[in-house]
Amino acid sequence: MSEPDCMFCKIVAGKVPAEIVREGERTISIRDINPQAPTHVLVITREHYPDAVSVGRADAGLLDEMACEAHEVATAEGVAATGYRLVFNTGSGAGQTVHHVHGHVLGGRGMEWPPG
Ligand code: DGP
Repeated sequence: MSEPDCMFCKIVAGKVPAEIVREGERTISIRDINPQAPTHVLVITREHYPDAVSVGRADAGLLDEMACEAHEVATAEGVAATGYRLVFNTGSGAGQTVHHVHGHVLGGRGMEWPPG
């Protein structure tokens, strides 16, 4: 299922351009338009789910696939060995601005904790 007004559904459908770094059967990974680290890639489901909780409840295997894809991306980007951050902002209060589930793969610089 896709949502007509969802930016990431439009990217998945090829209606809005994006730099695709990896394509899977059920996910695509694109470079973030506003990168926060030298590597900043978004792992997106092809189907529309609003957030990580909804995809996990509907299809836990797909959430697992997203994590595996994130690691493949990190490996291909050369940041897996040193470590990377996989972030699912969940809800507006946590900074989620696009309500189509996506995992941020961030790497290539030092990371602080707690995050801002
Ligand atoms: P979040 O705040 O967790 O919902 O992250 C949304 C991310 O999506 C944010 O880092 C910017 C990125 N983004 C928003 N619109 C686009 C777009 O049209 N293309 C790409 N490549 N990234 C986008």
